[in-house]
Amino acid sequence: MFPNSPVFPPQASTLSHKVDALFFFMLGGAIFFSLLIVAVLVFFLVKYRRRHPDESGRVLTGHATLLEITWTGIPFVLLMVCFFWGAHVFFGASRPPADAAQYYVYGKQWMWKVEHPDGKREINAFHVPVGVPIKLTMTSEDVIHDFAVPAFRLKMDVLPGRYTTAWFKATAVGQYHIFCDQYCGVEHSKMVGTIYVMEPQDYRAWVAGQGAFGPAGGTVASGAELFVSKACTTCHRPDSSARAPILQGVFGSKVALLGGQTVTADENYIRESILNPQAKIVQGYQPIMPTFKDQLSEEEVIQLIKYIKDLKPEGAAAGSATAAPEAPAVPGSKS
Ligand code: HEC
Ligand SMILES: [Cu+2]
Repeated sequence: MFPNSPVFPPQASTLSHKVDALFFFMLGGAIFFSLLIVAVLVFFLVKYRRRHPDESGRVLTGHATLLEITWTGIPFVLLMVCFFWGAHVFFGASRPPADAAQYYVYGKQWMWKVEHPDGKREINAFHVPVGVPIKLTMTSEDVIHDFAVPAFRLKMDVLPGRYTTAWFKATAVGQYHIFCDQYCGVEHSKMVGTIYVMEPQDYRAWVAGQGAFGPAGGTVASGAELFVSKACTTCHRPDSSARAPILQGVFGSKVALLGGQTVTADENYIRESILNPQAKIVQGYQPIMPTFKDQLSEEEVIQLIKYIKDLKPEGAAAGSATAAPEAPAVPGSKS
């Protein structure tokens, strides 16, 4: 809209125009009414100025109801337009399309770490293909941060201890700023990075050219490795639900809990099941799972979640896992 403007960031995602249209509607409305009020004020100031020292004001009569309805009705309609328009933009911004590619973002004093779907990692740099919806699942390794890309009109808090999500679809090849939008300590202002939006074939070439891990990556054990090395396998087995629930197909399913509630097994639930297993006990099981709180980094927890996400139910079609499971059969504990 304003190319190279120092005050207005470029529009580089499908959300940019929608946010800007609403922003300019509200800004325009505010300017219009500010000017109108000042103009009428000055006009009346002059028109009804006191001409004689003994002149006094007149009480307004008649049309009072009509006047009240008008100056209540017009702002009401305008604010409702802002509300529904804003809600529409907000829902569009907060609901990633089903086919979005899954990326992970970690905030840490004072850097941004990114993990690509194939496991490639980078720091303070984020390469993405243009025209592809990208879903971010984000968490912090310390304090509250906020992942912000002004050119995409994207901004989402990144919190320790849980996952927040955001998504975007870049529309213009180029380089754009990443900022931390939440004051997070002395080097907050250096918590910046660059998003590189590339043509899909350039992105594929970049991915292929980086080796198994990005230049600034470092390695993290895969979920499958952790599942064995942290001894999850001693209880969670694909063939027996005797000691612990079968995790094949659990992701996205409805889990019946002790006490009668059900929860949908999303990322936050799996995370809590690993770090704070006592918080929600699966119906039909004993609370014997130890906590892995101080034994796993945030990145390792994500690796385990990714691994559990990919565990498909044995034999059964993947979709059938969403049926609410009955209390799992526990040999010996049920007659
Ligand atoms: C000592 C046995 C034991 C070990 C070791 C163990 N778990 Fe568990 N796990 C359980 C039991 C029992 C439950 C069900 C009761 C509950 O919710 O705590 C469970 C529940 C879960 C659930 C929720 C499953 C559902 O159906 O909702 C997940 C996810 C999970 N464990 C992951 C893991 C991971 C990952 C590891 C390794 C880092 C692990 N567990 C290690 C015994 C264990
Ligand atoms: Cu920060």
